[in-house]
Amino acid sequence: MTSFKRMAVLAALAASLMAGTAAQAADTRIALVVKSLGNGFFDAANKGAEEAAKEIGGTEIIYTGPTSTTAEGQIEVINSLISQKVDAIAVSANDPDALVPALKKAMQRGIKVISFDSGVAPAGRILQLNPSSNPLIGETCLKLAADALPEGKGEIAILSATATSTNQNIWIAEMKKAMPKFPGLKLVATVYGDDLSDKSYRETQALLKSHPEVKVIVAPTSVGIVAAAQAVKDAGKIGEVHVTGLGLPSEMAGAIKSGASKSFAIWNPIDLGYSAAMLASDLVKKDQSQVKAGDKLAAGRMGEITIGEGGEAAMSVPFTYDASNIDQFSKIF
Ligand code: RAM
Repeated sequence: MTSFKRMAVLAALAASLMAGTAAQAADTRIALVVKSLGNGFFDAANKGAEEAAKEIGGTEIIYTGPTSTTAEGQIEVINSLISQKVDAIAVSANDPDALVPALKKAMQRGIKVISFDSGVAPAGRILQLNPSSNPLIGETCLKLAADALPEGKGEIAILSATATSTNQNIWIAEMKKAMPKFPGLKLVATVYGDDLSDKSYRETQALLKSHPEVKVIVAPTSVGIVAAAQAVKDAGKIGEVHVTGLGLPSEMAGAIKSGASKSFAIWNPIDLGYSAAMLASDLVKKDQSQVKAGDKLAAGRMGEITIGEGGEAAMSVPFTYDASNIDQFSKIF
């Protein structure tokens, strides 16, 4: 080996050793606890959280959650994170109340707890990061339903996630409040697919049978919307029944191409995960265990996030996807 080559080998060795040390020496560990693993929406949020960790430095993201969307599964995960003595937990909850005792215990031990996406009741977290304004999300879902119908008239049904999911329940309540703005729409049923593809598919099939007049299925869940579009396609009802709601462009491209869905909406899940990790890190840095309306927290490239009433903050507006932009965005999330 020439001395030059030997030096290059040594340098590479030193770099890899240093990288190993840096990974071990993460002085802040932030757990991202999601509704369930295997959900593309949360994988995208984790991508954002990882990006944040890299920017912050010395920070590790522990991406975790139960295998199915239950509060019990999340409680087990939280208890294990308490014994691991993580610095912060950012959770998207399967139930607003069931997680509170476990999260209170975490906070009593100094762990900074926030919820994002699907919130926890105020007693169980320092703050809740909403992806957008809840009334706006509800109204957007109805507008998409009306847009799918000639003259905005017809029966609609909702295919949700779990019956206890904080975010979907708030959005459904907001849709109901916004119904008077869409007098042509008639909501005839709400069913739950639990953010499981097979259950969402079967619930859609049952819905198509029990409510043959339904013209739009609104699924405010990225798992449900894909399954509903598949069920409509398999039932040979493309053009007769439209699927809309909240979904990922990468997962909905097929449904847009087949015509099962004309359009749907979502915010940027990468930005959401990025901001959740940034907020959690800021609370750890400041050793801050409470927030009040008007407080500002640092969120890296997203700027400062201002806390509103009830310790809640909201990010940007949902964006609509259709045949004109689906290919462009399906490459991103
Ligand atoms: C599913 C989850 C998540 C929700 C998205 C739109 O992935 O239910 O909580 O925000 O859909």
